[in-house]
Amino acid sequence: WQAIETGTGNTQYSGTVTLGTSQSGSTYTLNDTGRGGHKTYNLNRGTSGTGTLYSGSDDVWGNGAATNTETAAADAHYGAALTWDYYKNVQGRTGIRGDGVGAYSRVHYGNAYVNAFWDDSCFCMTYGDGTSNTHPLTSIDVAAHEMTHGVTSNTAGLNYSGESGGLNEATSDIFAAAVEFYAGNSSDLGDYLVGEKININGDGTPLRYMDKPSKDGASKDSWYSGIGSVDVHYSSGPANHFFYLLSEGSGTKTVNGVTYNSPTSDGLPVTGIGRDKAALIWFKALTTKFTSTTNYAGARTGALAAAGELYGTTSAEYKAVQDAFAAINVGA
Ligand code: ASN
Ligand code: ZN
Repeated sequence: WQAIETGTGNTQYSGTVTLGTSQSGSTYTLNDTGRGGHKTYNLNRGTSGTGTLYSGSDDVWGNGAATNTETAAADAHYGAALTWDYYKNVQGRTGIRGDGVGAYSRVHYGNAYVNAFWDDSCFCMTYGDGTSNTHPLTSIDVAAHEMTHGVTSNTAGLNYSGESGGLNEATSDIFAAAVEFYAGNSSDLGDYLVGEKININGDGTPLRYMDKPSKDGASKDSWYSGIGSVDVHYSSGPANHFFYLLSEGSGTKTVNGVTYNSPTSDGLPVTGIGRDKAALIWFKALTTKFTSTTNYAGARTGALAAAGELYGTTSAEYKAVQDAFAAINVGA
């Protein structure tokens, strides 16, 4: 098998993209040997095992429609490649474990299954085809979210319940946004929304909003005593909100055509430092400060320590971390 970087993916959500594939004679496979050998398999509506490695007689994958079984594979393979590239090129981490070894993706899990998930035991991510099997959960942000669960598991190991569970979920949303911005894909420009491409609510609205998490009707905008007893996909809200505020600042702002309006719980303004610095701070905190039991107060301490190491404790970046935590009701 020979690695080639010139496969063509006709994706459902990201237009026509280049895929890392492998070739042996006249057979091509979705085996990205340039990215640790990350592979994409077809579960063909099954719910166990690895299914079948995508292979074919040409290096063109999918046709942009969900009815073509290669289309979800093209999206998933692309999302995994972008996430790999983001962690390697921006955060200096090669592979989920930092050891250069790829994971794998499984698409077409179950029948009309409306979810996607990371599983530590297979070191793999899995995608359902969505309602009526028409909207596979394979957009860039969902792929990056799931793959980031692998990174979190292999670094801080944030327990998936209570406040640490909310921080675990938020970490996946934060790097989902970071990867989407990094991709710069003209069909799926970066935003602070999660799942805006997959029509999970049936009305085109996203799954989550980072500027004001409560817009989804369930997520929390700010920390409060007792937030640890809500579902981790809602207790993530304050940390998502923190990341938005740290990146872009409070108030109204339009980015890539999407207008956000981010409130602060203390009524004081936050001046953003840009998403690139915000993501560096969160990654350093995740990988060197957070532990399995880190709560919101600990996240503040850890993020401030990371910001201090990166930019100094008298920096604007350090103050912005303080202000953004105060804005989600996490104080000294
Ligand atoms: N898609 C969900 C997630 O990654 C699956 C779950 O509830 N763990 O959070
Ligand atoms: Zn998640």
